[in-house]
Amino acid sequence: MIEIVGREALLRKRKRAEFSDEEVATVRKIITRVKEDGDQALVAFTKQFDGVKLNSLHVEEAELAEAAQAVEPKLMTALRHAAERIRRFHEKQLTASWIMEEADGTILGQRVHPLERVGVYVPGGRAVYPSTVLMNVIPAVVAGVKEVVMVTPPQPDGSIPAATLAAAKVAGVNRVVKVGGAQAVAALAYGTASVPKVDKIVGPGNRFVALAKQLVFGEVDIDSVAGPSEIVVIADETADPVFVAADLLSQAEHGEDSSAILITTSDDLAANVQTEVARQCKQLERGRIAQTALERYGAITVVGDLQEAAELSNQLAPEHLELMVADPWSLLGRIRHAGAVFLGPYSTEPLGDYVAGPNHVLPTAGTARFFSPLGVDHFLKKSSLLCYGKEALLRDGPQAMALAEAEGLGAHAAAIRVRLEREGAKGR
Ligand code: HSO
Ligand code: ZN
Repeated sequence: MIEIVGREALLRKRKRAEFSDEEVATVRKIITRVKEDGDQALVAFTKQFDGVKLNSLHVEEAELAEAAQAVEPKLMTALRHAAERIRRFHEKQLTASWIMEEADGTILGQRVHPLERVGVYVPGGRAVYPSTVLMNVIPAVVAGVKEVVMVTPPQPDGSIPAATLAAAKVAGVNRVVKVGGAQAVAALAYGTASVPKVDKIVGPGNRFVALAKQLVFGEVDIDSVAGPSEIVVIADETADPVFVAADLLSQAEHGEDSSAILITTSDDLAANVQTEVARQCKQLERGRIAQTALERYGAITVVGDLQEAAELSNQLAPEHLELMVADPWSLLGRIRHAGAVFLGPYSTEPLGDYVAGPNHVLPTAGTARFFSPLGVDHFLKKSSLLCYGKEALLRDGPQAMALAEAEGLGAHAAAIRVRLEREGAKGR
């Protein structure tokens, strides 16, 4: 079910569907309705799309507390353990404001501020991942965001899954609103009576959610739109085929559009992983999904050496990259484009999905060439600081005037001239 293919065939396995004009028109209409009718539109769309007639869009504080009681203690412990490690990792990402003073007393600097209010989209239905709640919310909390608003579609009975609410509580969400889809994104972007307008929207969602986020960009900031999960494993003859197969399957089970690729220097390993994937896949509850994903977007390819493997991987710029080779640290030097790199036989990808601490919201579809993992930075913004004294004005003013004159901007030049003249007059 996972084919052994050449390099060219492997590169052809990459595709991504674009949004159609119809989809864009539909989502635009939803956004406009929410902008005009506010909560009333949210209630109507929730009835239409989620089949629920809601009296209140809010999840009350008591419902949040109850959820923590309702989930299994084992899950609560795991959520808290994961949250603690995610928090510790992200605290290392905090950047401080700084100022510098030049010899003449000029003060320049950069002030760092958290965004004030952030919206986190949490999908409903089959893809309810409490871990994703932690990964999206904790960096915002660490950054110092004052209010984190979570939106998520209600289930047919009007409730939100207890595990989602428990994760929200552990992560530090301030309010939860029962609304999903493009309408939820529109509400966060423009604000309604129940949903406060936010400064940034993050979190994964279906095509409509992703499209809505792109359409409201500019009104608010958004995170980079996450595509289907991907894994590339680079392995040599020392790798254990059981481990390699298990890790490929771990990402393939996410969805039928997930991608899992093995690049290896060993023909034997390629053959063994192929057999092992087929064997393990049969035992998986989500084996069907994994099988389809592997048939569509999975591949094994054999290369001449590890340098070639690294080059091919850089070309793919995968979301997750595992290095299962004798000396992963020396191979790391050749890796330039990957969302997250996992070194050695024990660093299996799911550890990164849940508990290691680094974020599992990572660039997909080759965007690791220019995007970074979700982090504290995404919830901070900067402003510059400038404070000139007289002496520095006398030095820099004429230079600035020369540039202003070259640009034909007389008022710019004049703003400096009036000050220089005042100083000249005093000097006389
Ligand atoms: N591997 C996914 C994240 C995730 N896995 C959530 C399990 N739950 C990101 O690509
Ligand atoms: Zn995963």
